[in-house]
Parts: sequence; C-alpha cells; structure tokens
Amino acid sequence: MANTKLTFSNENQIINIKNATESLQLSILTDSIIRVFENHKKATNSYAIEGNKFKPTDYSVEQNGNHLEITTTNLKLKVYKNLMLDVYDANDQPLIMDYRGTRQPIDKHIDEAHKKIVRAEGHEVSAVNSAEDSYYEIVKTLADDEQFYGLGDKTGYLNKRGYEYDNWNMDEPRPHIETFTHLYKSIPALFGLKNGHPYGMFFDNTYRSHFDLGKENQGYYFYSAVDGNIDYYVLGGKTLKDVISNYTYLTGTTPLPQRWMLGYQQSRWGYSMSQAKVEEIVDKFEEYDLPLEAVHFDIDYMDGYRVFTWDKNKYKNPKKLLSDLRKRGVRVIPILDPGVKQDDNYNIYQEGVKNGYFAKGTDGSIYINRVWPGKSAFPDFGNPDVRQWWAKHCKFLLDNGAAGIWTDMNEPATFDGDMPEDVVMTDEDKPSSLKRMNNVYGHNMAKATFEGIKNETGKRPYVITRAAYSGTQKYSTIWTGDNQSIWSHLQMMIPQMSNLGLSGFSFAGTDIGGFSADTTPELLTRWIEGAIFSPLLRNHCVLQVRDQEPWVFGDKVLNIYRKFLRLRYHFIPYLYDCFSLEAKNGLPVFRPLVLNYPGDPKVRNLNDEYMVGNQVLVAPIVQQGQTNRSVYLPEGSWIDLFTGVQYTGNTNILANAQLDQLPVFIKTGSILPWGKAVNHLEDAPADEMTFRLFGARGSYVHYQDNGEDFKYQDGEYNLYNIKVSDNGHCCIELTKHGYKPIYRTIHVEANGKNLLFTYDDTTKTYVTK
Ligand code: MIG
Repeated sequence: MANTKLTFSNENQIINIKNATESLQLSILTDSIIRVFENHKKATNSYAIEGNKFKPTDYSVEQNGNHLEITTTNLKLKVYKNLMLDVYDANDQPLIMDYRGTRQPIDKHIDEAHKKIVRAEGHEVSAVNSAEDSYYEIVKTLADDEQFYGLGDKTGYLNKRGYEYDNWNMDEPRPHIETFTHLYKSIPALFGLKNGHPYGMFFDNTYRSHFDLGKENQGYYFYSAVDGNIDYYVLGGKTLKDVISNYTYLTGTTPLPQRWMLGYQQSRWGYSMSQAKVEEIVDKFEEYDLPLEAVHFDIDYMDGYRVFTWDKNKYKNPKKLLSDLRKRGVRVIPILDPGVKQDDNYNIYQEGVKNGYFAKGTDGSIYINRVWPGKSAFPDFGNPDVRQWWAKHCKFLLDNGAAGIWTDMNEPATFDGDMPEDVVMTDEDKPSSLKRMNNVYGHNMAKATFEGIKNETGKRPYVITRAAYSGTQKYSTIWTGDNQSIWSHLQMMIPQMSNLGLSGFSFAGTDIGGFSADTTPELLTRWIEGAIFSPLLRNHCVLQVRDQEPWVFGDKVLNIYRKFLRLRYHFIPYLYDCFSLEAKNGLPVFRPLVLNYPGDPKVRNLNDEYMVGNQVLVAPIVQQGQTNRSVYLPEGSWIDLFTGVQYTGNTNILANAQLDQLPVFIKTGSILPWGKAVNHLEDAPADEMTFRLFGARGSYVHYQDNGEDFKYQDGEYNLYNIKVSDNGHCCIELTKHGYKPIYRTIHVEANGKNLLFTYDDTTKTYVTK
C-alpha cells in the first residue's frame, strides 16, 4: 500500500484525497481550522456547529516528494500515501502527528475469567468504554513536553495528560473522583501544548467515545469511538487563546447574559415544597442584609412532578407569589426534567402520545422508565417538532413569572436501569437511536428551552442545564451537577471550571457549599470565597443534608459570607465586561493561568489558582485548616487587592489567608470598574460608575448596555475608554454611544486620589474640576 499513489481533487476549499483503498476529505474552513473527514456513511449533521463556517481562505496544495502538502497562513498539513496525516504550525513546529507504531495496551495481568470475578465484586476493571470495543481509533504521537486541556466537565486535574476519559453523558451520584472517566457532559474538545506550541482538536461525533491521553503509553495518545464517521477539526492559532477562539468560532460563544444573572442565587431541593419556606428564605436574606437575585425552585413545586404544572395545594397563586418576590428584587427559576408522567389525564402526556413526540422502544411502543413522577415517557428532543412543542409549553412557567428555567436529569437519567442504546429517537429528519442521541439529549432540551424563553420574552434567556454537548454554551449556562460537601470537591472546582471555560462554557458554576453530604462552617466559607468569581454563583444542596444558607453557622460565617457577596457585586461590571468580550472572542471569564501565560511552564499544571479575564488572579484556600498558602504570580507585577502591596511576578509568595481572607491579586496597570454593593441589581440604567486604578497608569475599555435583551446586537451599547497616563493625567472618553443612557458621573480612584468626572452635554465629553 505504501507504494500506491495519492490522487486528489481540490475545489472550493475542499480537498478529496484517495489512495487505492481509502479516502480522506480535508476542508479548509479558515486559515486555522481544518476539518478531517472520513465518510463511514453515518449521519453527518452536527449538533455542535451551526451554519456555514467556511471563510474565504488562501491555501495551497502541492505534491511534495512522498506526500501532499496543504498550507494556509497558520497551518501546514502533510498527507502521506497511507493517508497518515501530520499537522505543523506556520513555523514548521509539529502539532498533531499520526502515530506510526501500533498501540500497546497496558498489560493488566488478568485473564477474562478473573476480569469477571473482579467485576462481579464491584471493582471496575477499566473505563466503561475501553478502546477494545472501538469502531475506529485515531492515534497521535505524544511528546515528553505535551499537556492537555479542555474536555468539559471531567474530574481530576487541569492537565489531562496521563488519564483516560469517556464521552457518554450520565448522571453520576457517587462522589466525583479523579478516576471517573465521565460525568454529565460530553465536550470532545481537546487542547494541547506540544513543546509549548498550541493546538486543538474537536471530535464532532456524538457516539460513545474515549480519550486516552498518554495513560496507556507515554509515546502516543488516542481517541476512539464506537460508531460514526471520522469527523474532527484541527485547530491552530498563534497562541492558545487563538486556538480557543477558533474552537468557539466553530461551536459558538456563550452569549451575553442578563446582568442580574451574575448576581447571587440561592437554591435547595425542598425549598419549593411550600410557599412559606420560600418566603422564609427571602425574608432571611433581607433580615441578614444579604444580596439575592434569584431563588431556584427544584422539583417540589410541580403537581406530582408533572412538568409544566404547578401544585395548587402548595401554591394558591404562584403568579402572585412570583410577582411579589419580584417586587422584592428576587426572581424565581423553576426546574424542568425531561420525563413526562405517564398519565392519560395529563395534557402534556396526551399531546406527546398523540403526536408521536416520545422516544420509543424497538417494538414501536412508547419507551417508559421511572423518574420522579413515576413511570414516564421521554420527549424525543432530536425531532425539531418536539423542540418546538417543548418551547411552546415553556410559556406556562413564564406566564407564572419564571425568570429562567433549570433543566435537569437530561443525560437522560432514569431510575430503572439505563435507557437502552437502541431506544428509538429522531436525529432531526431521520430515525436514530439513543446510541447516537444520548450525548445531545440535554443539548437539544436546553436549546428548546432557550428558544421557548427567547420567543416568549425577547430577553436573553436564562437556562441552566446539567447535561450538555459541545455547542450547548450557545443556549445555556451549566452547573457541574451533584458534587459533595467535601474539600476535594472544592479543590476540583478550579480545574473543572477552568477546563469548562476552555471548552467554550464561560457561564458555569458549582453547587456552592456542596450538594450532597453535610457541609461544615469552614468548607462553606472557603467555598463562597473560592467561588466568588464563578460566573454562575449559586448555593445549592440536596434534601435532608444540614442547612447551608449563609446564616446557619452563626455571625462569624455570616459576616464573611456577606463580605464576599459584597465583593462579588463590586466585580459584577468587570464580569459583565469580560462577558461582552467573551461573546466575541470566546475566551472564558474564569480561566486557568495557562491560557494567559502558556509560555510559562510553571502554570501548565497549576490546579489551585485561576484568573478572571486578564487582570484578576485568585488563589483560594481549598485545604481544610489552612490559613496561608503559596501563590504563584506569573510574569509582570501584581497588587494585592486588599492590602495594596505590590509583588514582582515570576515567583511564589506566601499569602496569609485567615478564614475571612481570600488572596486576590490585580495585574499592575489594570483599571477595573467597581460596581455598587447592592442587595438586588437594579434594572434601571446606572447613572454613575466608579473605576479603580491598580498601579500608576493604565487604560481600560468598559462596556454598557441595557443588561437584558438583544438590542446590543444592533449597536445599542456604549463603550468608555478610561486612561490614566504616566503623568497621572486621567481621561475618559465615550468612544461609542449606541445606548442612550450614559453615566452622568464617573469616579476614578487613582494614585490615592478620587477624581470626579461629569458629562458635559454641550461638549459631549467628561470633564473634571
Ligand atoms: O436525582 O431535582 O443535580 O441539583 O436538586 C436528583 C433534584 C435530581 C439532581 C440535580 C440536583 C437537583 C435534584 N436532581
């Protein structure tokens, strides 16, 4: 075969390459994104990528000795006669190289008979999805100096090298630990630094798939799948940031949230069992002078867990309750599960049956499994009609005053065994099965819910989903599912949120305090501190565990909790600015240091620090009993947010952090907007804003819009340029005025002074006295 010749065609940025037996298609989408496709006659529609992503791109295709060479400004691909593929960057640095050897599975020193015994006792022998049952595998060479990031919500550490993972959405109630290969989400987006050179790969295949990232062997890593076409994207870019931006260009960025969504939210399974309990919680937030934007209603508010109903025995008038709460500044986010109760007298079930909207067994009857409502049917969300139907019914919750919808159990989770893979579902316009649709079930449910809210309200929808696939970030925020009130889960928050951010999910959060198990005063305190910059800021827990509201452990914890919520509110305009940038460039708000400093080997395995945008570095205490810690500060100079002490970077410092302290460092030269510490974010446009300079000079661009709808997409937003120059001179310019209301007053705290600017209508400038 090595001697057979390659033939190829090259038309409209698509190159079809053939040898005697096989063929390969390369599509040059942009100068940094190339799709690698081998047709196995499986479905080709993508749930992650919407619309045409081709950009007119200059490239060349040449026969070069023993290979075909495809070159764009950022990438060079070499295809050999056996269709082996090597990818280099613009400087001929190897990025992604097909492995020429054969795999050498780890010898576990066990025969089949003993495997069975070990399994029977409940010990897992290997990942659920071992490469051995794969339909195809893609093996690439691994360098000694190569790190991996991304992959969504996987457990473990920031750098995924040395571990194996599966892509198969599942509900995982056991304590999430680093040996688990998969949780609720499948985000097959892998980012690497090979000898310091960044690249990415996105494997757009929804079937069960597997990554081994140098666990089996130090010389290679591989991806395998049980079915589907070979369909992956090579992502290049000059920097790791470029690579991430290219991934989100392909799968979409997280849209700008409504401003209030960045405020504090309280939740608990059980609150919504009674109206009185909900009111008591809101009363307590007022009594203790704590910020609160939303209370989440778990499954208890429904009538017998029937979706799109409200229990009239518990709630005389839900609409009135929600509107009363809203007047007090608090919104309500009710939950929806996919399972529709099998009940002939229930309209949702009736409609689903009548229209054939539920997943079916192979015998054609409606597939039934048990979830909260008892025996239930499962909407076939891969069918666009089903999504429309679901979207339409969201009106019920919105009419009652819901400010968003929380979608849970959409892996899909079931009580009576897993849903079999042959359950019949629809893949847009063709029959399919769970085998292909499992990993996009939550995606399609979230998308339907997003559309329901958008159509009905015209506002930026607030959907929170547990299950997701690549691209779900366009429709929903996510939380990391059922963590536990244990220190290792606070520790895991940092790498998990970091990798979710790199994987496109900028709007994400953990259950603060821990979902299952009893929290402790110290853990709750360190969790609210460590998570205070988490885009989704929600305390949530399960029924039955001890209470974990801010006040339950007495004044000491309460005062610290309040202090950090105040800090959060000061940072909301900054977070919002980060989101306005993110919506364009796809770079996460909560990010690992490696994204900002990929050239610094010291941050490539850093699991206990994170950054918020480019300016804020956070080093939380995530160990029980600790009151100081080592903090690595990368290049440049850094200012302690609380003491003002300045440190030169490229070094470790020892930071003190008593229970009420969180080490936060601001990059010298930053100007940050400083929001008001209110208990409820106002809907009315703010007419003043404060900016704080850290260091002697700096500049900053600040974004403002109405914070709730899509008008900003038509230019209804403002941009302010704040600049303090070397001589201490400060100047503010409204560089874009598309949103009518502007700040009339701007305070700038710089170099120990508080400067006051007012807007002068005649000159249309900010003036100071
Ligand atoms: O199996 O609705 O992850 O946040 O409180 C439990 C009850 C179902 C799981 C979610 C959790 C939620 C809970 N749900």
